[in-house]
Amino acid sequence: MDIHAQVERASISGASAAGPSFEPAFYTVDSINAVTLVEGISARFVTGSRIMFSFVHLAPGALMPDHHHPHEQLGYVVEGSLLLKIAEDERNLQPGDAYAIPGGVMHRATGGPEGCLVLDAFSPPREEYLERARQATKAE
Ligand code: NI
Repeated sequence: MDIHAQVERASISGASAAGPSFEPAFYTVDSINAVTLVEGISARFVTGSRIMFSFVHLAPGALMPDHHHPHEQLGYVVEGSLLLKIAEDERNLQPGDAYAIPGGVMHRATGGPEGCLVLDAFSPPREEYLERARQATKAE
């Protein structure tokens, strides 16, 4: 099947060849309801079907304790600083620094003295976080 036939078939079925579909959307991130992940750490989510953004605010000294998940996690420090430990490697990250955490690898994060804003991307999306965001929206 050539690419035009594939695209046409995809549009008829409502799903792309790349996987499940979702509605296109635009967001003002500051207007998204923040979900508290642990004390001093909150996040705003933007999700597709197979990838999710998490805009995370960490208060100064706030700790996301050791954890791991099957989702791949990529991150970028936007503001402030972050002490991040991935497996046995711990580093102090500044704006402009990025990281990549494979699924299943232990990691933890602590907000720096002025706190931190990081952008995390997860694949696949963190369904448990999205469920908490839905509950928080419902409770308003
Ligand atoms: Ni994580």
